Amino acid sequence: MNQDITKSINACAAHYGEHAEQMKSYLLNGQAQAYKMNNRGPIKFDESGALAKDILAAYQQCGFYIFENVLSEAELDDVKADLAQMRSTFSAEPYGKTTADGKPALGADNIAPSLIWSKSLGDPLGGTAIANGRHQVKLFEPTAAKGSPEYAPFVLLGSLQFSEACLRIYGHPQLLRVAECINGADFAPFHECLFIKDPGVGAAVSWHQDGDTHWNSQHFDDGIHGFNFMAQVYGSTAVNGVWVLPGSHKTGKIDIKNLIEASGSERIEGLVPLLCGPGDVVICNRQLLHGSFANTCFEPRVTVNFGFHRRSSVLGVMGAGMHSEAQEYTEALIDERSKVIGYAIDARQQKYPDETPYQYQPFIDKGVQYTWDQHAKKDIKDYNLRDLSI
Ligand SMILES: O=C(O)CCC(=O)C(=O)O
Repeated sequence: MNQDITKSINACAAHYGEHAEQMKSYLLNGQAQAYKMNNRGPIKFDESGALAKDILAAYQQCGFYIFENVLSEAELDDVKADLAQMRSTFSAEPYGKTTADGKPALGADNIAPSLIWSKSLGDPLGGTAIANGRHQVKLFEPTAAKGSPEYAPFVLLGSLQFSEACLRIYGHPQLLRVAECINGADFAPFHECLFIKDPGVGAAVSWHQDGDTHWNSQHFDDGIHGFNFMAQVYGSTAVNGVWVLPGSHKTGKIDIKNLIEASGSERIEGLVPLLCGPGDVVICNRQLLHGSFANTCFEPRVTVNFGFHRRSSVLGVMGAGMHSEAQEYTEALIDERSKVIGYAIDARQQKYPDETPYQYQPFIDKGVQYTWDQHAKKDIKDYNLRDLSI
């Protein structure tokens, strides 16, 4: 993909006042560096079903890989239709219980958190204690244009209970096979959400590494905190996309303040943007330093985000309390949380009966099968109370 976003780059830079030129060169330079990297292409497996060696090597070296054209246009249209439907049920006010026309808002009767809002173009996490303080600095918060809403939708948690199109992406056989190749056949779920970055209002996500629990573990390695898939509904650009520091998943916990000081600004040296077309899916190591600027551009970004862990990273582990209340991850809890994988596989099979569904080894071992029906819909209400947060 090679989208011309010159207008958006200029619009973004204009927010940065005396630093406009630096911001513009940062965006252009990061974009050029990203295109030079050899870590994108279709998902490929070898004859034995293993992820193609070149993909695995690139993923292990850079900490991310862009799988191109994974989702068809029809599948993206389904997600867009769900997004429109969900948006029509967003609360009139941030965290309100009713829509503008007085109907119950999405998530109004959930116990688990659902829609998180931000001040338009804000950085709601940076420099706060949220998520165990992992967003160490606050990024620049541009001023939204006159007439913009004061608040913008930011992240939708527990997204699979609100969108069947997202549930079907979660059950994608090739993506689940990738999860198996990276984290083993008994891989465990993590957490799912939508990152919503509407043009002119979408919030920033300050630089951070996702992992929390295992930095000092004697078993620490590159993959111990798992990975996220980031499926792009509209694509992602240097202005509205996530930026990452290639290779930083290998270096342990990073002092971000130091990096910023060394770089002379929040424009940390060496970061590159995840440049994607609609339907591309990024696999992103959770230890990679990453984040995104506020969306000052003209293009929307919605990321269908879902991650997976190695079972050994979560089984018997006390959760970090970032995505759900801190609790010990017993086998029973992991089994309960994994049901969503079963529902997703069946939901996908119902929609695409000609596709070979993914076989999840823990279900085979336990002799269980899941059917996506009215009962299942009720069953996954508030399923994110059991997100496996490490
Ligand atoms: O999509 C974004 O802007 C941020 C994503 C992110 O921080 C994450 O997936 O951990």
